[in-house]
Amino acid sequence: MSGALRFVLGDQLTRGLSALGDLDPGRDVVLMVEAADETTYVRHHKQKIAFVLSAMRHFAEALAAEGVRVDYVRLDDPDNSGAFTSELVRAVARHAPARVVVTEPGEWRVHEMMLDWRELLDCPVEIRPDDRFLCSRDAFARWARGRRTLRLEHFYRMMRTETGYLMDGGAPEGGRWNFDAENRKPLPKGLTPPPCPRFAPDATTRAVLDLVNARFADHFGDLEPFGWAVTRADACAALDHFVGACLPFFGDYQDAMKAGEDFLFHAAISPYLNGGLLTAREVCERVLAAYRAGAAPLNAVEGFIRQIIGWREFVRGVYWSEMPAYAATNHLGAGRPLPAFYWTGETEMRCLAECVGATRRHAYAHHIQRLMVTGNFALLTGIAPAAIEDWYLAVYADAYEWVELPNVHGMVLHADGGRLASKPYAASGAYIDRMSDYCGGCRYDPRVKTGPDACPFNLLYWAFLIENEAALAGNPRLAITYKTLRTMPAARRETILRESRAHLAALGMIEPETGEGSGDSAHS
Ligand code: FAD
Ligand code: DLZ
Ligand code: SF4
Repeated sequence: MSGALRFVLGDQLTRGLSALGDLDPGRDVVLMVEAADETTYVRHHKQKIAFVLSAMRHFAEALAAEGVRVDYVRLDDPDNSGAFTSELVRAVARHAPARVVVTEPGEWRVHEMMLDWRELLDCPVEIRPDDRFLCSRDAFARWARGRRTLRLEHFYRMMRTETGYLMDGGAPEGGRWNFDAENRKPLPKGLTPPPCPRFAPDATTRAVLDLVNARFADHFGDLEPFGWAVTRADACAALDHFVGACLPFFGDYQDAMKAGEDFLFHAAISPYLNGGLLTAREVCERVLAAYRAGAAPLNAVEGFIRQIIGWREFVRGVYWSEMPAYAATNHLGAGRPLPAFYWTGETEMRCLAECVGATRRHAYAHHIQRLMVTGNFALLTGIAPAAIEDWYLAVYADAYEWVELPNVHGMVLHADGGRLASKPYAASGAYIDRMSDYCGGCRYDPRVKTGPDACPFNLLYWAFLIENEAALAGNPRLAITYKTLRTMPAARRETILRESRAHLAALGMIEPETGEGSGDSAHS
């Protein structure tokens, strides 16, 4: 064949993908591969596998309907070797293309594979930038060069200026860059969020659900009900729903949590953005149009735009400019194992049971659940970075390493020593109590600091600060906290450490006899 073989990965399902830019339907072939390795390099949530495979099949159907030749290798194809590289080698042998064209991937390990393809294949391999992001990897590297720390706020202002989003000439719309102070409200009684749109599986999705049920029954999470959009049209409908029904409330209740309300006013579009069914640009344009039409207030629109052109682009830039060394850092020397309740949801700590429950039901939890509940617990208890990172990568339908790793390693665990965030987001039970209704139905009491009824987050919070004093006390943003700690009587410190260790021992994270376990050398 004289044309190009264009290899499209499962999170590249965008018609405007750079690898498809100059597609010639008369000469080229698009290759798509359902790869067993990709479904198990971490043991993904069943809904995540179903989402990716079904979205891939729908994308291939749409290309074929356009007249494009698609070579689609299914998971249950008996010749499927299960890996990207060997499937590409087989496809090159089948088609003998003049060249292979790909778009750079979202994960370092796949990037390494792509570099090998250049050596391995008998034809040229062209790796194109992923221009679905608003800030290219090169532009981010230029911005980051020479900076000792990377801070979202500085990056975000640069992005606002570059895109012109929410700008009034050279100044930010409304006179401020950030309306966060207005965006920290708990959900008031009587305000019920609209149901999150769910899409009934069609025949293609049903076949995938049967496949996932047969092959991945022992993976974490409920497979059904499955309601994720798997086509661009349905993803657009989900975006429409968000803009119409949720966006006006998004800012106010961005940090709220409520038992039984798994989505609140969040967009629940991250699997679509990261998989390619929606692009960041179109999402921003849609939200800005609603603002211009007076359909959403500035605090909501700014808060949302910051997530997309700020956080999302920022963590991607950090990932590509800091990898591979980034993943190996462990500033706080954390090394404890992941407690079993992250998989079972069985714990008397209601906040954690609620967040793991939502994760199991939907392969989704909203930001503050990930950050301040499951993340906060991992930080406070010193879970080994790799153990908790694998968990986040496996359980969320939107999880790819470029976005998961900086959020977990940097924002949650402070394992990068503050390269990404100025301080760890450590919090006691008071924060969770203020922002949620979880504590009301909990066996523990967030107002109690020590003793059998004490909220474990209270004990663990102070124990974390005590145990990590050498690494954190010099942080100016923790100066007041450490001042308080220094006034704490020695006997109280002892009680906190003893009771927090008893809690860790009960969870199997340290050994009860000595108070410290074999996998625990670094954290005390
Ligand atoms: P909304 O709250 O409605 O926000 C809108 C969009 O903004 C999201 O869809 C997302 O694309 C973007 N966004 C918001 N916050 C972030 C952020 N911190 N980083 C990157 N993008 C952001 N997001 C992922 O897409 N994949 C992950 O694997 C992932 N892992 C996370 C792990 C931890 C520990 C934390 C604290 C956050 C993580 N996030 C991740 C960010 C965020 O929690 C999710 O993007 C968000 O919950 C997705 O739900 P939503 O679409 O309803 O988001
Ligand atoms: C996540 C995922 C899964 C579960 N399965 C596949 C697959 O079978 N084929 C595929 O092309 N991609 C899959 N993906 C997404 C890839 O893991 C993703 O493209 C890489 O991690 C790079 O971001
Ligand atoms: Fe969570 Fe503590 Fe509240 Fe219980 S009391 S729900 S453990 S914060």
